[in-house]
Amino acid sequence: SSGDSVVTLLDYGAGNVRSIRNAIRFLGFDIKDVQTPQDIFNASRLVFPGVGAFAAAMEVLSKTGMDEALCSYIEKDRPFLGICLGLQLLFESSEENGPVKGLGLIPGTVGRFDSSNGFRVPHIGWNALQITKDSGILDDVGNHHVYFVHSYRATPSDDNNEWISSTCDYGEKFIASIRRGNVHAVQFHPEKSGDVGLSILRRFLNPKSNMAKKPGEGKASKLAKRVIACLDVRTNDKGDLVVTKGDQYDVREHTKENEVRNLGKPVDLAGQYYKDGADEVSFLNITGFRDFPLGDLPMLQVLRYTSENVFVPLTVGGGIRDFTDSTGRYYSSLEVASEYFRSGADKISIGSDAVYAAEEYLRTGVRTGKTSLEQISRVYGNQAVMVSIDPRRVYVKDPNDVQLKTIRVSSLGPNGEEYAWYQCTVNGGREGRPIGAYELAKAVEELGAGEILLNCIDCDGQGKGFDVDLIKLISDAVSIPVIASSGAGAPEHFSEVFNKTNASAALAAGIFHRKEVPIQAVKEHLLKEDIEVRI
Ligand code: 1PR
Repeated sequence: SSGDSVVTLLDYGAGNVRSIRNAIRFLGFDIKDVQTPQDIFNASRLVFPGVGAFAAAMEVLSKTGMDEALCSYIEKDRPFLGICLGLQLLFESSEENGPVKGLGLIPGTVGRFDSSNGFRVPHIGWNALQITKDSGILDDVGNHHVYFVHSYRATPSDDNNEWISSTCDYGEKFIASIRRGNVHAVQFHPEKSGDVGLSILRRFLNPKSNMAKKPGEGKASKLAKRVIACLDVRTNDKGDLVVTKGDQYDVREHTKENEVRNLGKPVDLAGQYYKDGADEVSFLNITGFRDFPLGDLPMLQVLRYTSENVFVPLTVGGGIRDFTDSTGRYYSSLEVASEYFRSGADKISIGSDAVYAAEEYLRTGVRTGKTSLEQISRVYGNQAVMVSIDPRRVYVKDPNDVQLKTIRVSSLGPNGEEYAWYQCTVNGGREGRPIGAYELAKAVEELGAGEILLNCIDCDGQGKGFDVDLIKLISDAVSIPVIASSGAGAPEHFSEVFNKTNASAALAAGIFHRKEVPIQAVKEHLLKEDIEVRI
């Protein structure tokens, strides 16, 4: 019957559920949205992708009567799949801005990861599952990596043990999935876990496809280092949106025409990198600082099309700030970010505006709560907010010459300088600011950034390797994940940055665009060097 192809989705409007919609449609199913509690009772299978904060979600659920409908649906053992917060809400309570009461179906409290044991919070990235019982939908997923992004987690106990179908290790053992009868919930994101994740969804949506597969033998055992493909996007002089790539941020060809370098089409390249095994894809709208991004509909279109076929996390950056357009209409940075999320982004990245926010915070010592960084992370969670830093190396003879944090450099400056600091820039590297990357990183962590994308203008496009001095400095200074960027020219550069720094991920652009090194070759090299990656 036609009902067999319909999936009921509980979206209470708190954030981005476009990814799960895309994945369900990709698998050939139609979606019916829950409008009333009755729609829950009528569902033949219900997907509940919780997003946003625990308390806000519970508030909406109880105001609409969905809480009771959900409890009774689950108690009747009807087909259910909760994702991320959709798992956490099943527990008794959460410490997230709480304690806050949950649906109380599973014994236990959801608490925050402890970052004091050296594990970075949020837990972002591809981690391994330890399957503890027949889960029905996880079948052959043991020992594969799946994508997590969260700061809170439920932990196993004697009281909830019967529910647990898999756990994950991240400094401590936490609950990765539960199963009882037809009721499933996962802490990770199957809709962002590539083919492995799609197969989990497929088995839930179509239990007949469950042909008792034996668990595949994988090698996954812990959080993998991520390899990220980055697409710098802008409109060229003909008005087409293109992927470009600069040398030290200069994206023009040095010919008579001085045109913008064109390395391909954004949607096509993103799709290609997904197939090639990229763990994440980033789009940077590099002229967003001067062209208002909501006026830039092609970029939103790029996100919409890309997210239909790319099932790993997508980040978008460029132009996220408050803005007044030529008609005098005011847009808050939160509206800009919301539009990006609605169009398919899983994370947004803030560059220039985060520099101003950090400067202000360091000057006043006050967190106003009004900066784009604070507002967006409050609404969408800090795991959804990345800060992109565009620093330039400044050599000094004597560290006492500047008030900012300096480091001893591993190769001397042009005049024999032994020290350097890293000056933050805004507007695509065009303007230097009186703040260093070190000071910025620490400030934005306090303001709510969940991750740092660490570029380096000196190394960008040079293919000579990452700036290990800089990346070590920053990844040791903060406890949120740091993405190393700029300068990758060979697979060895990736192992170098992972061996010598605490970076969680490494990003490259030019070598992938010019097809000099395939993503797979980078991963094979890392594996050979005993660095865990997702295959
Ligand atoms: O300031 O919030 O509007 O954000 C603007 C964003 O655009 C920032 O994230 C900034 O890094 C980026 N951006 C601005 N101008 C440029 C440019 O190149 N002219 N690109 C630019 C930044 C740097 C990296 C690059 C790596 C790897 N691109 O993302 O992809 O350096 O390159 P490689 O592997 O080829 O060395 P806002």
